[in-house]
Amino acid sequence: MPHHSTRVAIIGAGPSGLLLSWALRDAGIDSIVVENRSLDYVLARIRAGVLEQGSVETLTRLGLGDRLQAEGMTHDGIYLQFGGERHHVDFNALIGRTVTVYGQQAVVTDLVAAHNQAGSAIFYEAADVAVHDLESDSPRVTFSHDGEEHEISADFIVGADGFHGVCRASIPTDQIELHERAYPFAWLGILADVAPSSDELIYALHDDGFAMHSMRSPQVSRFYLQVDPTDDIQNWSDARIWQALQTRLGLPGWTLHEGTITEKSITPMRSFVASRLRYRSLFLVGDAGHIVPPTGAKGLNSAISDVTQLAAALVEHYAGDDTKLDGYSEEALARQWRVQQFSQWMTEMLHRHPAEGASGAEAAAFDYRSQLGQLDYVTHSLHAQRSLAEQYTGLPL
Ligand code: RFL
Ligand code: PHB
Repeated sequence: MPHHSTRVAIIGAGPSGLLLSWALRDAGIDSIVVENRSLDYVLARIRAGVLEQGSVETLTRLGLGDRLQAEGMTHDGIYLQFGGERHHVDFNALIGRTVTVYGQQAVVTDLVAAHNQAGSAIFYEAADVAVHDLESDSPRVTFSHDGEEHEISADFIVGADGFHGVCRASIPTDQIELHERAYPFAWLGILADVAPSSDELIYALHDDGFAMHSMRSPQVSRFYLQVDPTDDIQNWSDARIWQALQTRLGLPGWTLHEGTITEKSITPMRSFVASRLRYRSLFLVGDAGHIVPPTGAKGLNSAISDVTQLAAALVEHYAGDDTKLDGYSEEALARQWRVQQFSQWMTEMLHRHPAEGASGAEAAAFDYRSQLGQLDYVTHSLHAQRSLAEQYTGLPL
């Protein structure tokens, strides 16, 4: 059985795992990454699109900024659309901060290229990944790869294995609480080969539900539509998708350009926070520890923030100071709950709440009027706009 020894064993080669391994390498700390999917699969996942200014700074500081600077699209703000009107919220004018539109796929591609060049130890297509001896100072990871059983001994294990991973599930159930909230809607997302029809992102609340116009490059647009979580992507022909986008995003005098749809899928929305991000020798980062609905664009940014904090704490640990490592879980969770609140607020404000139960239709109609009132306030009060700007562009670490 091949046996490996490292400082930090990282489970998952999504953005969290790849970035942590890269940040540790930058500080001279050895790590091994174990991923159960193939490299092609990891590179093909589309997902997030918006980077906070702090995330851009982190990636740049770690030498991952070249393509990001060249191809990332700096946006001063966003548009909020409702009641047949589109309003610009100008973060840059309000608080002097911006966001950068640069796909998660591009971030992961850059990380994979950097690791390839550095010759990092990353096992893709690892099967039966399991973690052991978490209560000890030398935890282990086992997995099989190319028909061989492998074992890694490490000082720490980091669960960067997303919501469905094995790490969080390995914490004894009486040692962790899970706080969770599902939403009665989902996002149908598409990627289309067409130049964006807007200079910045449009978040729209329409009678028919939420719609969003985002982008990936000057040639590629990304769109989302609120759908029922039980809906099937087979029910959505390309023509039906464009029709819904035209209806929900349309405004007189503005043209939504259509193009070839190259990807479409439906994603459920949930809010989720684990009560701890550390159990003895195991740490959780990113989606393994928390999930937000995508409306506030916070998932990837939270992952980058966790990783930045944990990497700094591990560097201090190896320099003989455990203060940051001991404070990691509490500090990251405090930040995460603020992010949760913002994401929930954006989500509930911008989606049609379906009628549920006996007085459901009345409550849903009330909610809708109230949401329009909230949007009216947000787009007309400078205080509310500043608050949105501060939260969307990234709360201080
Ligand atoms: P990931 O990306 O899920 O990666 C986890 C990795 O772990 C692997 N894995 C395992 N490996 C080994 N053994 C096991 N047993 C394993 N189980 C799982 C998986 O294969 C995978 O490679 O988590 P990570 O790295 O923490 O990254 C989190 C982000 O991916 C996520 O938060 C964002 O995509 C969320 N998100 C957004 N975040 C933003 O900041 N801005 C956005 O604009 C934004 N938009 C979005 C989003 C997520 C979306 N979806 C599809 C969920 C839009 C959408 C539609
Ligand atoms: C995206 O471009 O995928 C995107 C942008 C903003 C969000 C969510 C997703 O809030």
